[in-house]
Amino acid sequence: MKRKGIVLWSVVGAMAVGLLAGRCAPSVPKAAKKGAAAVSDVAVAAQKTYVAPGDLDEYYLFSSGGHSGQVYVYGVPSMRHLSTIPVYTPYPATGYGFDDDTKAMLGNLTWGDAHHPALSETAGDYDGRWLFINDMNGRIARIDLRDFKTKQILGPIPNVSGNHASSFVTPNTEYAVMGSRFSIPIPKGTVAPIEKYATDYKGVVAGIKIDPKSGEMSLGWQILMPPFDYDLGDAGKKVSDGWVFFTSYNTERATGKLEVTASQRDRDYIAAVDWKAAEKAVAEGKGDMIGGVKVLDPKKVPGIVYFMPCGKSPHGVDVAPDGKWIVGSGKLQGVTTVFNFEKIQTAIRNKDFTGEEDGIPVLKYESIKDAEVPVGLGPLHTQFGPDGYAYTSLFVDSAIAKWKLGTWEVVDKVPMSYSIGHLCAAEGDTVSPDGKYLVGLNKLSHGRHLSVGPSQPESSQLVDISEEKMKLLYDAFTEPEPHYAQMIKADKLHPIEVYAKEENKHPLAVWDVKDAGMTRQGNKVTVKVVEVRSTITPTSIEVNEGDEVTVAITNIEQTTDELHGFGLLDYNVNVVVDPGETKTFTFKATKGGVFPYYCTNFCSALHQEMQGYLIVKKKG
Ligand code: RUQ
Ligand code: CUA
Repeated sequence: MKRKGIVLWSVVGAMAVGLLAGRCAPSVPKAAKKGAAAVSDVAVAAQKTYVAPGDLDEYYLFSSGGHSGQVYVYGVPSMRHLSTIPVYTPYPATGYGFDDDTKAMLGNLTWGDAHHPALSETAGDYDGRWLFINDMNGRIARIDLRDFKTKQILGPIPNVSGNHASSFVTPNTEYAVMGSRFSIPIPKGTVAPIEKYATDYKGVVAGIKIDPKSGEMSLGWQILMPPFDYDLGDAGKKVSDGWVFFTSYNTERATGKLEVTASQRDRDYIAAVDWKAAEKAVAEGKGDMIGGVKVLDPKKVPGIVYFMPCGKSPHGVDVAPDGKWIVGSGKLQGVTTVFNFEKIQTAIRNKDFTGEEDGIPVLKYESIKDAEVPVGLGPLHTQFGPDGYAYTSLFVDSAIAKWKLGTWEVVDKVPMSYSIGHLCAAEGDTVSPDGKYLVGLNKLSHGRHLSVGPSQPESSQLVDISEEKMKLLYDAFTEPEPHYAQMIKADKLHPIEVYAKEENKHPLAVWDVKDAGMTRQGNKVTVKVVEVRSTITPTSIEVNEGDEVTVAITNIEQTTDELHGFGLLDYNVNVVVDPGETKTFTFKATKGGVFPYYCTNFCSALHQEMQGYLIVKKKG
């Protein structure tokens, strides 16, 4: 049903644009069938994406996994899937969510909806330290790029409901932002009838503070907003550093069928937040405690937020590399609007307002815009190249438009198959984009892969943007659901491959098989286990029914790729320990019997010999 609707909508949209622009709608490329010239195009494309055996890719692509709750890592230009980083969802392949620490980090939740990854930045450029990613359900996580592991999940954050407008970071990773897509009466637990939506339901935008040394996240500031749906964000940079921009829709404050009720007005808003002013206000003790957090009310603390009118139902908002321009579009429009940061500041100084919303001044559209660029129908997101070009994804047109900042001229279009959502250019949202490659993250993939039944894969297409004309290079079929991705030059990352023995400070770590064994205090049992090719020591563990058992496993290998596992289905144990790592799991020995355990990761010729027995002696 959903697809039919979208396809129909696309066809109508494409026809409309075809008529408007006086040209045909883009069609699916059939390069291989178009004769000699096209075949040589295919050969060039093949060469450009071919990474010979043993060679390495040039970029890492971190793609969000949507409601899989994970992050997927691909190499560019090969588009090979290199790794899955579990974040909000247990992942048996790496034992994530089974050991005590990751279990505690996940709480009782076993899924999340991860949309927008944000690489940490220094002076507006990716620094390769951390990757942040939001969960739509009010959480945010930090992955350490030293070992590609999730280290912290913060939240659910009070007051922020439906955290879509996240996890965009400020230029020196001072903050990652959050924003509510679903306004609710706050604090959580307050009940107000849906008829009171316009007045009693509240949106919140928030800055999550990030420790510059450790990356540890904590609650920063929150701002009380009208009950709009806050959609996406981007931090200002260079001249606009200190500001962060959020798109919002449903400024009608409507309920019910939003596709109708929230499309009444011609314009919605981009919220411009002066985060340095918000930070200062909170430091000065301003704000009210709501749900355990200091929340700033723009009525009482003026000057922290303004609304910029934008085409209705905008999705992305993107700040150009020099910070001068802010690009945002109504997603049903045929143009994208470029706002000028200087003009925004002048309008604020001159109080060039056309009204207000719950104490937040609305700037005059005509005074702050520089251009409306006729990119095509259904503009969603914009990324940037190193040479003053911008690339905008067009959902309805199913294409990418390339246009020039400053002259606002649309110079090229390439069709996408099919219905592109986000797009990601190499370092394309930093102060110094790389150009070279762009990945279109398409919503539909029909007809371009072997059929695998109704659950279709996602389609990501690699585009060459190194020349004047964009060229489609490669179709990749990725894990669901790639909302947004970021691409970082591979030489910026230096991941470790083993945890050095000296670094392991785990209190239960043991490095010699003779130190392995069991200690008991009442009915609490601690077992120190050593895993090394090709034995799990001890080879049997004997406990009593009713004991609380903590098993600490140290993989004492210091060799790359020598992972060991510990699988025991009867107690739902599945732990994987990397070289040099110690992990614990705790369980109550509720059922008596003899239960084999074994190493799950193929590690050596005698991997099959790596096994043992848990014996739970029955009571009485
Ligand atoms: S996004 S609704 Cu989070 Cu552009 Cu996919
Ligand atoms: Cu250790 Cu298989």
